Amino acid sequence: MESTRNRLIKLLNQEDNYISGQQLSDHLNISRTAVWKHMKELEKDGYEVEAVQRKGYRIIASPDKTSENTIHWGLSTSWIGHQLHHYEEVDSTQDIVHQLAKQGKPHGTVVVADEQIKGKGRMSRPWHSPKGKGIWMSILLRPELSPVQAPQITLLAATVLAKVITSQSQLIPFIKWPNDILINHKKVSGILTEMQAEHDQIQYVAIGIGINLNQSAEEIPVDIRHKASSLRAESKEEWNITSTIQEILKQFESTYDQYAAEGFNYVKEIWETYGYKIGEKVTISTMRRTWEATLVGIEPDGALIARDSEGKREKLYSAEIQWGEGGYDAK
Ligand code: BT5
Repeated sequence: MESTRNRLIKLLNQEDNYISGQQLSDHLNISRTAVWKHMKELEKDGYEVEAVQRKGYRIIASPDKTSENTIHWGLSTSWIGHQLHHYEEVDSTQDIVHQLAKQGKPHGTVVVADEQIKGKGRMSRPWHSPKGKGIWMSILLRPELSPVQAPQITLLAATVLAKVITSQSQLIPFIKWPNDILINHKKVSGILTEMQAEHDQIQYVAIGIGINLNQSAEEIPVDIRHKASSLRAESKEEWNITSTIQEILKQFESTYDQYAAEGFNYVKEIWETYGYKIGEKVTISTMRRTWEATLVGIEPDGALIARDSEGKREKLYSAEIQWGEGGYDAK
């Protein structure tokens, strides 16, 4: 059920139309005093509401700060982000989403923070998440999948981010297996998937998405500056956090629904068109050997397929890849 606040925002945001206090009260089925109180709250969130005598009210400026309301406003999704929790500061949005999952929150619940103090990557590596400079977000999913299929969701999330970057800019994103987003060979985004499963069924999946939006090159920590960047540093344009979150949620929902209807092949095809060095030669080191390979694509279990010089295909689950001259690791 949509909140009164959201319905109020939608009513106040109808192009050039003004709406009177009485009409608002009728539509929302609340008193005029209650309408007025909600409007004061909107102003606190950074909305500017214009009041014109005998015409009524309308929104003339939306806030540039991110909040539950500003994300909800204009978000036309059917299941993702309806339950949305925004925090100014958290240790990690992943921790929060795990708590919410254990409280029984539904599929599609989203947690967003302006800043993470202990943002984490895979294998407990730190993830730099400075205040107001990027998207630090976790999505709770309750897919009807077996645990071995969980990597498909991570690969799906990477295709969503690549699609959003492509649709919002001239940038050309690549997905470095399994799920880093690179632009000009530098990482702008990472995905962390954590899962709770019992027997043969996933209980829930927590997808953590970190995207560097507006850091200047100097704001990227020195130790990773050679291999990390932000969308602003690459596109020379400022990115709006709220509208980018909305785009990701919309694109996530439609991609997920399509994947649920068509199966993994749908994700695989998109992933491979964005796949970093797919069809190109790299050097692979596994426990057993180091060899030259051409990367071919991905498998339903998340593995990377590589072909050696004799045409023999091998599935890789974790491997050290040297991406070659000018590549990610040559920076
Ligand atoms: C990842 O791990 O790339 C997954 C990052 C997921 C972050 C999101 S933010 C919302 C949610 N809440 C969390 O606490 N986490 C998720 P991995 O592939 O292990 O990469 C980590 C490595 O990337 C680090 O060891 C650094 O080298 C580098 N790194 C750290 N911060 C970075 C940043 N902001 N941009 C680019 N690279 C970074």
